[in-house]
Amino acid sequence: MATVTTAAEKRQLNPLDLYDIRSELSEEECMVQDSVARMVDDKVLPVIQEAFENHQFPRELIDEVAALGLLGSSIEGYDCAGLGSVCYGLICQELERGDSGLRSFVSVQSSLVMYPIYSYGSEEQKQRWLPAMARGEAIGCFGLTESQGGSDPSNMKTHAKRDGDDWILNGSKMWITNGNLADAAVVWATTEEGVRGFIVEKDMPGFTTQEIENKFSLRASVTSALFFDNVRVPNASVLPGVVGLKGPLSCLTQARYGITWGVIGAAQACLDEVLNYTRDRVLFHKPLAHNQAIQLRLADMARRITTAQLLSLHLGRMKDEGRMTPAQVSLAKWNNCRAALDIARDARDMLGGSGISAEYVPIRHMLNLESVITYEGTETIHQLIIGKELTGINAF
Ligand code: TGC
Ligand code: FAD
Repeated sequence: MATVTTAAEKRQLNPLDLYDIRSELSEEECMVQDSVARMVDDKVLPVIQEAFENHQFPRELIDEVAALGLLGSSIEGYDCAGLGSVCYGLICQELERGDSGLRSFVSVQSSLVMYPIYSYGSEEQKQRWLPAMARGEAIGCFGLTESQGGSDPSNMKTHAKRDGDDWILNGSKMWITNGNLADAAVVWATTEEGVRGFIVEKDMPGFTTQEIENKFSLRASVTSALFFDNVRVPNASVLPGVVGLKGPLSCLTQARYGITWGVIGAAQACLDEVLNYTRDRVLFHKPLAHNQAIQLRLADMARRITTAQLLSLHLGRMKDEGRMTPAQVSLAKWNNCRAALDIARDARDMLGGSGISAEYVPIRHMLNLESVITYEGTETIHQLIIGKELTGINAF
């Protein structure tokens, strides 16, 4: 018969891991989580508030994430770590406990740039880019979104035409993470054959980037517009292994999976902060945490974090077994981003006036999560993907 823990055996649960998800992890997964957590505590948390306030990506962290093997961590060979999907998830979780901007940097490099080169690139492209990208010596960005509507990439205007052994690329991309940092952009463009992926290098004539200033969200991340004015791209820089929108959409599935984990880290950081704050803050002669109304809100945060953890862990195990589907990823991306954003907003409120100060983490996470719930498919897009799965009817 199954046993239930008695009051005598009762032990203190980890408030950030009420279901002891940690005990479900392998030794390797625990090691990866711990080493990223240490790096975040030692190198990210001391600098991230200032980086966010200064609207600057902390470039010095590129070497730190590369040294730990966090770039392209799921790729086998090419100097990459070849880790499982849960490891990748835990990496995202710990990085985003620091800041969504840093997790974004790693998501884009790993899932949106190295993944398509690995999955659809020629051997020459893989040899040229993957080891350099794993070491952080070459940085990539992913250009899919255009100004006329990111939710509907099938309405893409950027196009490429064959010209002898080359292609001539024209058009523009909007809201591109790492754009101004990147040595190479994986750019998706329409051609007579369908959508193709082009590796556009930063010094190719006609390719320019412009950083998007004055963001109130993801301030510690570089976001750019990309412009292509008759850029001549050799055929050797076209990804040979995929034609059609499923190319970029398959990359999104990888990145969205990581985001389901990442936002858990942001939510945990907010709950941690608000637990400490409500224990110390005395109002009406007692600590704030003594109030039922406060405890209800804290309990709700723990419920949402636990649900998110279970979804992501199960998704990760299914991914490694090769049976994860895009609609399942959409459910977790929707659920976990919504949970994290609501937690961050509520934590901000429970800190009162202090909640608007950069000294406390919730407002930074809250502002970041407004982007995270929007990029990689807005909440509505993910709801409609699930609607299509349930009904068989495409509402787009
Ligand atoms: P649809 O007709 O449904 O599909 C076209 C083809 O693609 C296949 N497919 C997928 N394959 C793999 N993974 C997925 N998630 C897939 N979704 C669709 C599909 O099977 C089909 O293949 P085939 O062989 O039949 O041709 O396409 P649609 O035009 O109706 O669009 C569907 C919709 C709306 C779901 C899609 O357009 C969409 O997901 N829109 C949202 C776009 C989006 O998420 N953009 C993100 C840009 S990148 C970004 O935000 C990076 S932020 C990074 C950071 O900083 O962390
Ligand atoms: P729109 O598509 O114009 O959507 C506007 C609103 O309409 C949303 O609320 C949406 O949910 C709603 N909507 C759309 N369709 C429907 C419908 N059928 N029914 C009901 N409502 C609907 N893109 C990249 O390619 N690469 C990147 O690296 C990248 N990084 C980003 C970084 C940041 C900080 C941000 C903010 C965005 C980034 N993006 C990137 C772009 C991102 O993917 C898009 O912003 C996102 O897909 C939404 O597109 P949009 O902004 O054009 O909004």
